[in-house]
Amino acid sequence: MRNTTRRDFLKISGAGAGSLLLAGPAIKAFSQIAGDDTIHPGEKLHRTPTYCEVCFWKCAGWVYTDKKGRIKKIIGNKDDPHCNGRLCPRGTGGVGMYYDNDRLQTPLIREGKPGNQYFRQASWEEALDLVAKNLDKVRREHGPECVALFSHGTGGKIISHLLKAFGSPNIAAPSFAQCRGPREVAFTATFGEDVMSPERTDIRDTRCLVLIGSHIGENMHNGQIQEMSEAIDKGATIITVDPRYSTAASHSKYWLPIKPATDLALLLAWMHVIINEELYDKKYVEKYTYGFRELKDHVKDKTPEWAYAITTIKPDIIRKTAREMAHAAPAVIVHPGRHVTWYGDDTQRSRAIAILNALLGSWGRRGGFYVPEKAHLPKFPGPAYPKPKRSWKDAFPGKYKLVNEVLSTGICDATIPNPEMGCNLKAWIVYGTNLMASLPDQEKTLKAIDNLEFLAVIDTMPMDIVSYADVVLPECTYLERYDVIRTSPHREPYIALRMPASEPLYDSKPNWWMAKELAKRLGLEAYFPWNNIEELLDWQLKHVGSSLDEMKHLGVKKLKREYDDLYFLNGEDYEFNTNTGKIELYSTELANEGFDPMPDYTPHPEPPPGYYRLNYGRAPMHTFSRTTNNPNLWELKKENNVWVNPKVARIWGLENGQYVWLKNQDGVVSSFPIKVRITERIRWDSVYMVHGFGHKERQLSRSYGRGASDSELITRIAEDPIMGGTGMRGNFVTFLTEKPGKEVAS
Ligand SMILES: Nc1nc2c(c(=O)[nH]1)N[C@H]1C(S)=C(S)[C@@H](COP(=O)(O)OP(=O)(O)OC[C@H]3O[C@@H](n4cnc5c(=O)[nH]c(N)nc54)[C@H](O)[C@@H]3O)O[C@H]1N2
Ligand SMILES: Nc1nc2c(c(=O)[nH]1)N[C@H]1C(S)=C(S)[C@@H](COP(=O)(O)OP(=O)(O)OC[C@H]3O[C@@H](n4cnc5c(=O)[nH]c(N)nc54)[C@H](O)[C@@H]3O)O[C@H]1N2
Ligand code: SF4
Ligand SMILES: [Mo]
Repeated sequence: MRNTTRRDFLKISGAGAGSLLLAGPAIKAFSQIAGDDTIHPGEKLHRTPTYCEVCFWKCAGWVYTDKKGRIKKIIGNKDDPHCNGRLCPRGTGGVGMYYDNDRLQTPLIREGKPGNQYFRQASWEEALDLVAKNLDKVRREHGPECVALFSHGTGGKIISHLLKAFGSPNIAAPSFAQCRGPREVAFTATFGEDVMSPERTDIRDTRCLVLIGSHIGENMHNGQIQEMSEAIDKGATIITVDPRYSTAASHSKYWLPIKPATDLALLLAWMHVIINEELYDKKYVEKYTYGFRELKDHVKDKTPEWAYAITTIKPDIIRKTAREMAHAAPAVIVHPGRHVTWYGDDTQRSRAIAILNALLGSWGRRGGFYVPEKAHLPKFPGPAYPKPKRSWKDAFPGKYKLVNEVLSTGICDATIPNPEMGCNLKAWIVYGTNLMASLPDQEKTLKAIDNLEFLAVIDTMPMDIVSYADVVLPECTYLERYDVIRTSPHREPYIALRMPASEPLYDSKPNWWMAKELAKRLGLEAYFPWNNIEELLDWQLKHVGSSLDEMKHLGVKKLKREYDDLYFLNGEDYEFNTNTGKIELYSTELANEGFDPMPDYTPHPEPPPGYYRLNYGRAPMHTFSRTTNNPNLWELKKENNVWVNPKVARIWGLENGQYVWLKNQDGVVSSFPIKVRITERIRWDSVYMVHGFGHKERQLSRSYGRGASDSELITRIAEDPIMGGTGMRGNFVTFLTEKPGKEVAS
């Protein structure tokens, strides 16, 4: 990777003046407690409530500390429907985030000239002053809208509040354009509502669960896995469509090893069978949907035989599985998936999934999709936000009309100067997202960073993105802080509290404190009219009949549903939030914007000779790039490997356990080698690896240089024309068995 001209990729530690190695006292204090998680028999432990931040399922739990305040263990809260008392391995291993001795310890400020730059330690006073000074400069010279925030995770909510108060609407997360965006836009176009998180899938009571790629079991979203195993125990049929024999496939009655990038053909053929054999829910379709006749006509020729030629799935299997779904209906779920930015026509594929569910009558039905509810806490007190005069969308006139969240990649584009644009973004705050791992097309991200006047990064760890910051603000982990109340939707509305189990280690601070301090310096105190977050939380909780004191004891509290409508009542009238008030099989919204009103199959690029499609996913014990250095989770999986079909291994003479470098279609070579795993579980036309490995930052003492990064090999994006999602599975790799001549990593 090239260096940016304005900013060197900085090593966060090193022998330079003021480096972290000089943080003697902090390290000493730390090493006394590091790794001491032995629990002595009879030892009395104190417990405090939390909800997990190792992934976005946000399971509620209890953190146990000893008399000296040392964190010993985290266990699930049995009253919480996200986890039912059981955390996943990552949640249990969350303690490792606190004990990781590679953590960021003090604020850091970039010094020196390009080519000779270094980080020096700074006080909070100095670092916050510098951040505020730079944000204020952009505000005065270009307007507040020229500042953008990338934020992922709970703490981002208060930082977002700060940015909205500042006057910028440009707040993006990789969880939209690189994750669930197409599904939300597609389901909203169909049902007038999105799928939400946790997903509103009634897996517990389903009789048939269809997984299109969703690799539940490796994708460890806790409650979802528990419900899936409950459904299997009760005899539910699982149908898994995946080019790879995933964990979910191994629990399935049917595994459909589809040719990658052809799912839309299968979905259309399923609709064809369900309509032609009159297996759809006639009453439901008649009462609730719009455009059935158009749809019937649209899928008339989409026979299983037609789909077979495209997908390699046999016609009789397509028919059999369609009948299984119809037989189970309405207690059937064609799962919407979550990470759905695959091939650029992802909104249309998600539309096909939504339509199939509508034909089966599963939306609003037991064992299908329930109607969730969430608790409504009062918003942050303070004046109304100023009305922004511009937004990132102005950089794309006429585009992205159906996009209801900010595109992270759109922010990058709007940062790179373009003569047709009045104003570019000039400063970024990056909170809790490692953009070098989570955004595709690293060249573009670096180009955008290079054009910034100022970049502040708030993180807990010295991740790759931190190396590009002008100012680094070290946050304490979720185990050492309060955060906003969790109000995620579920079958009933629940609230959950996170509070500190320990004082922050080192000189790290919580997000709310940073936001309040910055607000003070930016003249935005009125938006933070509370002395500390306890005051804010107690005020909010009292509005829903609880209090901070009560929540400290309960951790989780179930509130009453406002409406008794978890499922539609039989024959009930229902107005959907679409143009027609119906479930739109034919989307008037998409038609109005000039897009196909009903999904169609289009072929996607195939790998060139000697190349294989780069497929990626999750491992149960890791979350993205954030856990690979976590001492507890690193123990469980230290590096990723590349899955190769035996046939391909033979052609290339590869052996199990051998290290190779991967080179993609644009000549980009992985910075580090990756171990080969030869397995029948992957099709011959693809290879597979787990995302999140191959860190380049040396301060990550465990994960540096271990395994390869899928992100750096994803240089080609298929952009979804409807919502700007970045299809990332159209990249192809080949094998290099020797280290390439020149060092590729910078
Ligand atoms: N352990 C763990 N669990 C996690 C996370 C984590 O980091 N770690 N992250 C969470 C988040 S935010 C998300 S979004 C989810 C992501 O999890 P999912 O939504 O389940 O992810 P996908 O990327 O859709 O699914 C990956 C699967 O798609 C298959 N696949 C690849 N190409 C195709 C294709 O063309 N057709 C079909 N049918 N299948 C294909 C792959 O073989 C792989 O099994 O996981 C969540 N759960
Ligand atoms: N190539 C490729 N790209 C992907 C994906 C993929 O599978 N492959 N998956 C996509 C998906 S589904 C998603 S949802 C996104 C995920 O994208 P991200 O959420 O950006 O994922 P991470 O790489 O885990 O980065 C999290 C960052 O937050 C930091 N962090 C953790 N806890 C805290 C905290 O309490 N406070 C602060 N301030 N920082 C914290 C971590 O140290 C890390 O730097 O990535 C997307 N991008
Ligand atoms: S699923 Fe696991 S990592 Fe995610 S919030 Fe729950 S316990 Fe934490
Ligand atoms: Mo995601």
